[in-house]
Amino acid sequence: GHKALVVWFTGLSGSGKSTIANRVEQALFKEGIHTFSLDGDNIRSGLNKGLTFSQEDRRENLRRIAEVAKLFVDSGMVVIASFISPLKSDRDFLKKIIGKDHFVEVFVNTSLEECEKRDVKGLYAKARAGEITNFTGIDAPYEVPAKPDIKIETEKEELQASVAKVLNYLQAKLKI
Ligand code: GGZ
Repeated sequence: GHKALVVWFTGLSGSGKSTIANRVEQALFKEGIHTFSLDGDNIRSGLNKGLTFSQEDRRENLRRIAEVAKLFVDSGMVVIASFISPLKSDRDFLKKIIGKDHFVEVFVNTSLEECEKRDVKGLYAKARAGEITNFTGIDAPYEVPAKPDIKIETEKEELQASVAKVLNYLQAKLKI
């Protein structure tokens, strides 16, 4: 069997975390690896319903996700998690909960400028207009990871290349 672990994608809203995560999951599925994805869509609408984007609530959001991810890891799954996770202290905390040997940090390094240009959901425009506050990159911080396990450059590489970077790293780690 393979090693259970959490592949944690961090980056700005609209950086491409989910897109890359979904492609990685598809590829792992083809290899017969059991995966489970956690992201804003299935967590903030359910388990973490009611949590805001204040620093405290983000921390609680991420803490609960890490605890859930740990349960999945205990059950032998590869967990793919995509959350902004903007603060270094929170990411360190996640790593501690999950266990460093089971935690792979993937930094999706898309610039604020590019994310704002894409503005797929129109959230950056709303944040600029003051209709949304505490928006990461606008009026809330994003601390760039200093030593991620994998760094993805969506403005310089094709999606396929980004996905391959993650898969190559996991191949060694999962022994597939
Ligand atoms: C950041 C926000 C905010 C604010 C709503 N700040 O691009 P999306 O829409 O689909 O992904 C973003 C998502 C971020 O939730 P996370 O749970 O990943 O954040 S954190 O790790 O910081 O807890 C965005 C949407 O929620 N969204 N308001 N103010 N993103």
